[in-house]
Amino acid sequence: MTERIVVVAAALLDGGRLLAARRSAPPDLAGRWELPGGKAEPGERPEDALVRELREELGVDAEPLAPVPGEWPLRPPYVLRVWTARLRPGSAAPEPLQDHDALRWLTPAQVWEVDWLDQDVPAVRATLAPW
Ligand code: DCM
Repeated sequence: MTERIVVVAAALLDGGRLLAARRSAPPDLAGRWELPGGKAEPGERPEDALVRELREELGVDAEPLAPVPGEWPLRPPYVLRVWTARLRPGSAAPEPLQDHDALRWLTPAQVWEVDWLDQDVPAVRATLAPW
């Protein structure tokens, strides 16, 4: 099978800050920081997967804004794609409900203070390029 499965992650932006989430599992990823998201289900549009994953993992009502150009390889068959997103008016603030044990809103000056997953580093860089 050469089918790709998209893992979609959010560059969730609020007041010029970017949300980073620290993984609590699995053990080899725990303690590292990521753009929150997850796997798209078969037939599910990446934007819809993003909204669903952010609701499940963070308890927020998010609005996808635009795809960040690029696609980054994960362990095959997975590939990482990123959408910018924002909280819809009235959304709860994000909380680490599932898969994460800490969250940080990072200003542009703070973006490289966290230990991003290796595979998220180029995605974060691409997100920041126009920022
Ligand atoms: N993943 C990643 N970077 C992200 C989000 C997810 O490398 N920003 C990886 C971790 C998992 C897989 O994608 O191996 C699926 O993520 P999840 O377990 O959150 O569904």
